Amino acid sequence: MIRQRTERTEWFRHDRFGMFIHWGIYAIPARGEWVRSFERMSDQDYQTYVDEFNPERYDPKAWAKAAKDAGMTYTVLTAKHHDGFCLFDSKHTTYKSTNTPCGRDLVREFLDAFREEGLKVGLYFSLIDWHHPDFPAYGDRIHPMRDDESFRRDPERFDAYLDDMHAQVRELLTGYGKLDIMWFDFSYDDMRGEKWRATELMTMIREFQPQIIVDNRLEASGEEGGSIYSRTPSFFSGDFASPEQIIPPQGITDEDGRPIPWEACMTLNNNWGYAANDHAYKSAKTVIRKLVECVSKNGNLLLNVGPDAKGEIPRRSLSVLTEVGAWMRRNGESIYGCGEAGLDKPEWGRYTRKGDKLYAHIFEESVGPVNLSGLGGQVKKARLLEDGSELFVSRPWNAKLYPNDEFFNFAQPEHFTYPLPDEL
Ligand code: FUL
Repeated sequence: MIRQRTERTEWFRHDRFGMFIHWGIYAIPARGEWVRSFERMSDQDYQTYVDEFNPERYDPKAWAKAAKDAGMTYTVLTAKHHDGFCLFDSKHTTYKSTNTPCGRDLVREFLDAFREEGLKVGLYFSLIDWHHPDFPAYGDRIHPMRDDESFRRDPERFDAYLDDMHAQVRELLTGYGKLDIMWFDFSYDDMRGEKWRATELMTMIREFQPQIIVDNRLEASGEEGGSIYSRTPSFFSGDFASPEQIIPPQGITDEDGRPIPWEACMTLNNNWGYAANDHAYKSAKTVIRKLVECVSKNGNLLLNVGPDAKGEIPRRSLSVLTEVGAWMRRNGESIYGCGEAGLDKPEWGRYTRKGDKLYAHIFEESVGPVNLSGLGGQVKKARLLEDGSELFVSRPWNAKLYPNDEFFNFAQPEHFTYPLPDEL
């Protein structure tokens, strides 16, 4: 089980940086993907948006290019979010993009475009469905629109929902070519694991697409995404943990202390789905530091964009991605294929490491030598990753890294190499 997971996740643990895409009907009200629930909209209220859905500027090739230019190597699109609306031509519902003025199978076009750019492709699929008549009204937070006690407790109706939900997953697994990630969302309260018929679902997934990797939310919620393994690893059937909007303090391990693949998912502003008035964007520098932070703890970053109702990634998001991409082109070797360095967290930034190369990402903007505690005598040479220029390392015991001139820009991560002790 662990060996198979290690094999399946090899590319994922190497690639480190992906694009999350939250897109659907909710891009029209443009107040985030929870708008229907938060604003207590009836199915009928929401239908107004469904009836007009026509993203005429949808060009997934442009999305794929933006992801690739940002240095991202994989992607995950919301094939269906909690509102139940499918961006693909499901035979198990009429609530889908092909039944709107749009008339297109958006998932198929998305997969074709991203594969063409050489990116790995994944689909987000919501376990929760606010539209399906047999999805139970389960607590205010998840489905505030229905509070009918008899409906809530009817197991047969819920089984009918699960039949449809499984059938839709099957459609995605059998009709859209090879997929790399299945991203389920989410469990809550006691609605987890076998309540979704998780074993049956996972068996089907492994049968049709043995290589696909699956997140942990058939068993965990977003808030718990990072910790499920350390609590209850025995029933965990997925491949990676999915902390949401947080980076775990020390990476994630199982009960026996073995590292678990994980991926922090994060928004660029404050919303996943397009929100016209949300201008609280992270800077490129913040994004880069989050990415470095994830890699320094053996994790990935899945950074979100929320395209608008016309189908375009917001311009502010694109400009951050472009800047991140410029950094990745020069410094990507300190991210791809890298992981934890096995050294104490330095006070000036973070280390990442690949084999005998150690990358020192210097976050502090002060000018002066940087302390490489514990590395005395081991550093063979040091180079600035940005331009390959030499950096000076004092020897032997208390190694310090010196800039080679007074204009040295400490805001740019540097790297230096050293032979590992067992190679000495
Ligand atoms: C959460 C969902 O409820 C959000 O809408 C979003 O999709 C996030 C990634 O997962 O749990």
